Amino acid sequence: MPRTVWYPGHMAKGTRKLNEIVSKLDLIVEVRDSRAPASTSSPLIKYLAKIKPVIHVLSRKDLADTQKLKLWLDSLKHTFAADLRKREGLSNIKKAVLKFKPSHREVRLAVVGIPNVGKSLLLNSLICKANAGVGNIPGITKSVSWYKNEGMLIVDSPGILDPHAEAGAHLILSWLGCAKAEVVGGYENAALSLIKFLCANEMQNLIPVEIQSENLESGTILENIGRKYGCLISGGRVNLELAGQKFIEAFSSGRLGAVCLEMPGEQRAVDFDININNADGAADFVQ
Ligand SMILES: Nc1nc2c(ncn2[C@@H]2O[C@H](COP(=O)(O)OP(=O)(O)OP(=O)(O)O)[C@@H](O)[C@H]2O)c(=O)[nH]1
Ligand SMILES: [Mg+2]
Repeated sequence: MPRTVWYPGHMAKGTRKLNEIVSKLDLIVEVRDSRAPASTSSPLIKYLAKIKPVIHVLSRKDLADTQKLKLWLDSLKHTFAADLRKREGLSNIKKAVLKFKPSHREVRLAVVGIPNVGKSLLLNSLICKANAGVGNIPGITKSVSWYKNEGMLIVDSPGILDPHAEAGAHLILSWLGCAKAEVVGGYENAALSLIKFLCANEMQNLIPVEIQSENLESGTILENIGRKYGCLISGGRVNLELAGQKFIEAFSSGRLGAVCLEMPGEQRAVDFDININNADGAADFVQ
């Protein structure tokens, strides 16, 4: 599979800036998505963990399968699950962070992670201010900035992806809203691969149309989803890109149900071999 990943300039700059300030920090807080704690880990974390203590926050626990998430929490150290929108799980995170506070000054930390996992929302919640920009599109935060309050000096950083990752690894991120769909060739491609994954992993209940036969093609399932969501064009045909977009948006926002896409220690159970060569936005991509 070709290597074609979304890696705009602000990610390279963010990585460089983090590297410059890391020696000044007391700890790193890494945010991942509870629905895929392995695939949403930061590409920087192995390096950062060698030089600083790390606390992991699994955001969006409200959208995750509770039993599977518990298995993850049992298998990971220094890890907290949180619903950052409702501030659930926050007091334990705050306590864990403040353990690193030296007596003579505030504790210094950086919040890191891939795009759109909730880094800025976590920062705002920790310092009880809404200073850092939050939004549900990957790439909201574009620079490394410091924020101070509540005995903490916190660095917000842009979401950073691995420029050397296989593009297939970004499919799972596109399903969760952590990578733009154009990275994987558009919403139709993202949706088709998600349908295949859900069918192969006995999660058909998250597909919003009935699947009458096991052998039903993912393309036909997407067409049926498009009809259900009213994505029709002339001649009664379905706009598959729009159908894919609506399906991915419903899935990633949790409207189709709670989910955990991977288990601790598990190999991926899906064949990611789809055509992603038509990714747009060439200036933002490295190959
Ligand atoms: N339901 C739910 N939504 C969350 C949670 N945490 C974050 N979000 C939402 O996820 C979206 C992204 O949040 P941000 O804080 O902007 O994420 P970020 O990691 O800073 O994103 P970038 O700066 O683009 O890398 C926002 O719409 C948040 O409201 C959570 O625990 N539960
Ligand atoms: Mg942000």
